[in-house]
Amino acid sequence: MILDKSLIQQYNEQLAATQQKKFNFLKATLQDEGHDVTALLEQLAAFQIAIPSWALGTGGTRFGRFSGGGEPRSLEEKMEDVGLLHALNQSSGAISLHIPWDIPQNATAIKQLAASFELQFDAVNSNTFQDQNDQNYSYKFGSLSHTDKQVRDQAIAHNVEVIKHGIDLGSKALTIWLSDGTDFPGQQNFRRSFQRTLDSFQQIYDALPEDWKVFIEYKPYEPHFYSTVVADWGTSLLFCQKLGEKALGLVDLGHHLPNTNIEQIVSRFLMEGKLGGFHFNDSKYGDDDLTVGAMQPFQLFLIFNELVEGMASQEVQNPALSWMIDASHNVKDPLEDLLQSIEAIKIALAQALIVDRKKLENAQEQNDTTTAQEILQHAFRTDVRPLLAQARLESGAAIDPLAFYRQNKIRQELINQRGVKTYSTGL
Ligand code: LRH
Ligand code: MN
Repeated sequence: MILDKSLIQQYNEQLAATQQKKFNFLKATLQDEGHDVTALLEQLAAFQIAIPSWALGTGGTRFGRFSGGGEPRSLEEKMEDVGLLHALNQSSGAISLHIPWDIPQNATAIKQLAASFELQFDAVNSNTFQDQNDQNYSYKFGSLSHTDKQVRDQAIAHNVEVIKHGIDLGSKALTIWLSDGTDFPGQQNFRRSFQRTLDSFQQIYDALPEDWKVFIEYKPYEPHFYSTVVADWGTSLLFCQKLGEKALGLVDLGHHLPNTNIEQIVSRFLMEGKLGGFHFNDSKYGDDDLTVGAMQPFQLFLIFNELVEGMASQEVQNPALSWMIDASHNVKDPLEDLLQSIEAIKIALAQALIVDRKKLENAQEQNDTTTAQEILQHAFRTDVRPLLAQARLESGAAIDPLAFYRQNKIRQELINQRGVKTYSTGL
């Protein structure tokens, strides 16, 4: 569905007066605190988040999947939906493809379609956690870590093929989430598994173009329930350091055991210049892939606080980061969920940008814990939403994308165009 941008303008005119009042109040407050509001608006407008091609349909679990209707039936329709999100918030200017779920049949045509929606291609994702029909060897007992060289070679060849698709589309990074692991003690030897995996990663690394990156995504469990080869940030960092400068860690927020201090992990990766990017989502128990900021918004703020602090310091030499969402929508409209997730990410970024860093550093150096806490809480408790709305208004997006989406019954329009019983590739 191609959105007529004049509709957004008309919609914004209805909200302009209220927005102006709210923004002027926040602007005055932030200026009194010494912040450069114009610079903040520029930083927020420039911050683009990649949408996962596998999360534009309804997700499910092994216990069931309840389609919501009007789901994209092809890569082209997925591009349309990301284009729609981007028109609404001017913050979703990229898509991250998953191969083979979204193989571009005609890369040139897909690139032109992306350009027509002002979309870039972020990292491409390989998939050796499922067997494809035309596959010679099964990944039941692993892929890049498999004991059988023929299986490893098949998985390596798949990753090299994914790089080729990425090159055709103008992507500059490959994300490898390796599901390889075991379900029972004794099933595999940890050291030999690691060594085989390193050898496989090395061959994929050697196939990377000069200006590419490979993101090593870690996850403690699922689909395996005793051990996972790339289970934690330490293992991901170890592989990245052994492979070379093109290899960076990818932090999926849902891939941490309960109560893990993720913001400290982020600061460690940054310190080593080995942070590649994020898969944003939220969770209460496991890899729940829920709406970003829905469960732990303070943790998200603390993660951005580390990012803003780290990226601003001379000591940290970390490449530009890939900001991607990785979520699954079991009960909500995927596009509404993604609009909420993008808003939550940008709220956390804006709050981190208004932390008084000088005062915080002084309080930390003086071990004035209470003041340090108050400085962070003040930023976290500041309602920055008028700032995000202003950034959208100034970039031609909707002041309130979700309200616009609802008011214009866009899901119903998609159902009218695509039907109720439509299926979108992905999880
Ligand atoms: C694994 C993961 C990975 C993707 C998959 C869709 O849990 O986070 O990033 O390949 O979800
Ligand atoms: Mn992920």
